[in-house]
Amino acid sequence: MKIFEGKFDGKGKSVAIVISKFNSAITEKLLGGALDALERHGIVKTDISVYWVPGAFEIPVFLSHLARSEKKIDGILTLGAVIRGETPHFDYIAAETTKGIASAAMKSSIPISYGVLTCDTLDQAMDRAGAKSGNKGFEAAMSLLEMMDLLKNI
Ligand code: INI
Repeated sequence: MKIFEGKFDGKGKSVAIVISKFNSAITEKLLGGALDALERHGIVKTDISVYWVPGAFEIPVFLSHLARSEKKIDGILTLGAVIRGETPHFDYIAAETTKGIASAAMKSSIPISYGVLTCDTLDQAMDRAGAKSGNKGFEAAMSLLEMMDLLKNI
């Protein structure tokens, strides 16, 4: 029996981060957590490209452009924060962003990690961006490291 498990080893890997400016007070914290995880596990700053898109809805659109580019990337991390308002707008943005990222990830030959918060309140988002409930940017970056390594084994 052969058992495969991804290691958290980013040495020599290049990563693209696609991050939304909307709710930037939150997304900047997610980015801080993600960079911390990547750099702690061997990825050097010069091998990280950060692409700021206007809002979460633009993340999947940007992913499709990245997929068509010639850029050498080993993995992509998506970061965003969709926070519920008074109208159903949240539901549309959250659903389309999530479906779009999942669809890009299914078609991609490199791993794409999902670090988009979908929260009812700003407090919930703050908690998940490093205040009380960990930093989801850090966690999504760890998943990316694990998947980049695991995929080598196929
Ligand atoms: N974009 C977000 O990233 N988070 C939100 O909470 C949000 N809300 O609530 O509206 C949001 N909207 C903008 C959207 O992502 C697009 O940028 C916009 O619709 C233009 O395409």
